[in-house]
Amino acid sequence: MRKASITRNTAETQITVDINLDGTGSYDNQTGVGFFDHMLDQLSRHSLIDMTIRAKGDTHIDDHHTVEDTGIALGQALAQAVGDKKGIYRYGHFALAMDDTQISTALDLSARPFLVWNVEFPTAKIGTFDTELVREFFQALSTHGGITLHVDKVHGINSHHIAEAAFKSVARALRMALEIDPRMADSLPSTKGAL
Ligand SMILES: [Mn+2]
Repeated sequence: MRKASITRNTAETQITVDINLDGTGSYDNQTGVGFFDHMLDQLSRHSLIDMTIRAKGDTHIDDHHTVEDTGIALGQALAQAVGDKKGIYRYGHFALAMDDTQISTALDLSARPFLVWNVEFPTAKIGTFDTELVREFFQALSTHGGITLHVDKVHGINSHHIAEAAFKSVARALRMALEIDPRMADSLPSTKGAL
């Protein structure tokens, strides 16, 4: 089974992540940051990755460390769970519409972390949540998950929709990339012999 458990403890955050790539999109995410939990739930539901996340962070300062470090731990879990990548589609893309917003994602489970982030928010906050942290999360996920990740806002005027569409779009693209390609069987989707 393609599962992983990661525990990551620092002076700023204590985080555990349990995932199953071959899940049904069931989730139980509690980070102490309400809006972020809502986004992680979307990521699980739309990727079909089962996800249990617990984070205790220094949210008395702000949500930055908690969001970033959860991205790091989730990226590490993804990289571990996907293993040798035999048989996977590797690439994923999804243009996701949500009311006023469209977010387009293209990604490659390449082991070459690279984030292209063309997503601007019209407001600095969603409730108490800093919108700039959405990018911080995906930067950490890309770096530690070994993902070439391109996320573009095609259009959108509502910050909640923009953030949520980004998480859902990445989730759907991840689902596609992680899926087992029946024509690839036990081979690697690369001519290099390693990925
Ligand atoms: Mn919502």
